[in-house]
Amino acid sequence: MQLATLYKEHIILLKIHYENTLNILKEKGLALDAILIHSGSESYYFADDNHIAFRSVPHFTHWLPLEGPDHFLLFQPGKNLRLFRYVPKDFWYEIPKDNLNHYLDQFELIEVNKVSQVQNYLPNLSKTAYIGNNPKLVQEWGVSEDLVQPKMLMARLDFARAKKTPYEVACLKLANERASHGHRRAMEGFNNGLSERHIHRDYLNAIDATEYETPYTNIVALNEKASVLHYQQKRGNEATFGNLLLIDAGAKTFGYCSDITRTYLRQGADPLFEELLNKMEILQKALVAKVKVGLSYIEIHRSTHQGVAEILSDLGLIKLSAAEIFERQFTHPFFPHGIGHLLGIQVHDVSGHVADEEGTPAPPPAEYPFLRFTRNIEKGQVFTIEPGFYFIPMLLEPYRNSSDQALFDWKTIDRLTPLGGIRIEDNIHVTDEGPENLTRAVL
Ligand SMILES: [Mn+2]
Repeated sequence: MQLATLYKEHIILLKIHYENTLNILKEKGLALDAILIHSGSESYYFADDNHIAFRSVPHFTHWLPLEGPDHFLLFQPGKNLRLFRYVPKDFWYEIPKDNLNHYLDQFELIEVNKVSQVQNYLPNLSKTAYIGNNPKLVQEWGVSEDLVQPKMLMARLDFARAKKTPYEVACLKLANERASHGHRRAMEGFNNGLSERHIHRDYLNAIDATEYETPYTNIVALNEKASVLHYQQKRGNEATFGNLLLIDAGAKTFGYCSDITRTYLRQGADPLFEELLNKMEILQKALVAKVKVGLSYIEIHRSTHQGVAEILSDLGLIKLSAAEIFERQFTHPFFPHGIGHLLGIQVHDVSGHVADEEGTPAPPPAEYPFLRFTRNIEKGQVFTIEPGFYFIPMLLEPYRNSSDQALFDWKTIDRLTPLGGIRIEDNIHVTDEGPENLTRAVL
């Protein structure tokens, strides 16, 4: 189906969701007659007139991918959606012309040159909730303080965002396709022995984006830097020749993010590491295949630890059975992060740690503190599956100095440590028929 058609359907679904939410809130004693959503105000670096790269408020992007500060959307049940598009008369900057006609025709469009003009078109705001980053501005217009991001409203809107409409899934597919061009180029660059910096720039070129347009800062790690989970530097030509590349990089399309990681090993670098990489590839695919409506995502995370335990045992890195390695949590230093997270307008999308639309907390189990998503798997969710296996000296150190030290093959571990680690990450859409892998469809 065409994106424009899917978008129209998305708007209908979103309107129904907002209306239902207002009805429920009314029953619960919070009567609202409108919601004012702000794309956001710009913010500045401390003591500086340079502004911080702008990102729209995600609740605004949920309605439409119009970029830039100080646009407003007014939702009133049963009425047309009103979009206040901020088009300042400003000779310092160019006002970008968006090619968004098929989006904009869903709205009653009002263009303003000054933010303060929006107020002239607004109804009485005493029962209007505000979503945005500049409450002071709208309180001057009459929004009451307790209706700024009311918790009851936000919990319901955020909880629902885990489940994507067909339009959102289509955008996430496009974001995966866009990133796939960068990943292919990165692999070529690695094969040609390029530096982290060079691979990073080639990636941006291949997806045709600037730094500001990517969903998060690319992780481009050669060799031992692959074991730094959020490695942000990019080494230039002084970097040693790469025997391994870990690249964690995505792309954005119409405000929706992809988040993809691939690990490549130079042929002949180390036969045991090659075996490890193959086993992780098999494990990652097996974990994706487990995705099923009704299963708890925590179970996928637990299965990952069982899989990593098997690998540690098979390769003889720990001289115990897989069951014992799992039981004694010896997998934890090798796989210290969560198996994944919700994905959407935000790369770590909201509401991974809540049990219901009321916002009841659902924190991760004590043994898995970094797991970002604890809910049951439901149709329409999109999340990542990203198992990892790393040699992180800081995390291994306590075991090296413990009474269990003789269980580990330190000689081999030390040999593999300069290759850093492995992460393989795909974006998964849950359907009634099982997992739809949005990443492997294009990469
Ligand atoms: Mn991720």
